[in-house]
Amino acid sequence: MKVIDLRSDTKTLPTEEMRRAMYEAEVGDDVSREDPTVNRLEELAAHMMGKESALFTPSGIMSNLLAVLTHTHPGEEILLGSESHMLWYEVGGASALGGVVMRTVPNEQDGRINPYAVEEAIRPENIHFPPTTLLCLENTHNRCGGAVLTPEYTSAIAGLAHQHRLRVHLDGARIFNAAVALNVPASELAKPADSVCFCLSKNLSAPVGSLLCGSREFVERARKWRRMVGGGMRQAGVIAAAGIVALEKMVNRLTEDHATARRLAYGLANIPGITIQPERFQTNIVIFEPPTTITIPEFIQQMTKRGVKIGGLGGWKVRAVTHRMISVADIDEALNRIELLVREMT
Ligand code: TLP
Repeated sequence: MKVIDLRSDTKTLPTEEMRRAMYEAEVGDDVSREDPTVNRLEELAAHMMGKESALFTPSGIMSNLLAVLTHTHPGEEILLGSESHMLWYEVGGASALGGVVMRTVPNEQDGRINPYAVEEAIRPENIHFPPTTLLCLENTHNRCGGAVLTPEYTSAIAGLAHQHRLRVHLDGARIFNAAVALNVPASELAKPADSVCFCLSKNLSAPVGSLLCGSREFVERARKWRRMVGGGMRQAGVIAAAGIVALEKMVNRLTEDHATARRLAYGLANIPGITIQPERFQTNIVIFEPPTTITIPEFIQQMTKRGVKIGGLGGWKVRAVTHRMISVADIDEALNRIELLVREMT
């Protein structure tokens, strides 16, 4: 039985071309900036994000952490969406290592944060209050089902934050999914933010890595923080080489993952007992609710036994993510297996 792994696009394996590029990569010591392949990746990333400079980091989580460390000081407060990855899945690093208060503002189902909620959450000057200094956004929005933030929305909310002297960081782990879905350059989506990071190792299929982009001055300070947290890598060109292939070759094909996700979402909507709003899903993440006759851990376990791997989101929701290694036939097969289980359980 073929296993269909829909747990995450992080499960994608490097392509042949990436492996070849890794083998052939020209490398040096990146801590002293002598790795030509890392330098090339950083230049390419900065260019694609429309920023002056970029920093190669081992993971999306480290990029987000470095953004907080670089933009803020201990004792300050940062605003985050209530469903944000930085809040849910980054081990509380912003607080533990950055010493900042993480204050949440509600995420709408479409990944946005209401500007009035942001305005209300920004602290006025007062002896009792920690200063609010950073707003964090996420595009696409993971827990909101891969929801896309438009350039207009991003520009409006960032404008508001800037009026109040906050900086804006964009967790763009999947920013290229948003760019492809909206048919705009990623740089348009990143433009209103002071910093943006994106991942190479998810939908773009590289084995490792993320880039944190911003002004030259910001990136230089982030580079020092990266060193402090142990993220300075030596001959990192070996992995950066795969990242270059990811950026040059893997962006446009993301439309295929969006099509398979749509096929999955509408297929699930046809299975009686499953709750889903299929029209919500614009990129490669699909969220649905199995029938209440089965618990979520049981559902996931049963599906795994039947060769379809999916993940829980807490509460009654499960998540399926499409990616390069999932074909249309895999989606149809996954739908068959899900339908069979649901029929047995209801
Ligand atoms: N997300 C992973 C898990 O951590 C949940 C996934 O499978 O989706 N920002 C966003 C929006 C992300 O979705 C992720 C990874 C990250 C940051 C962190 O990236 P990594 O895992 O490379 O540090």
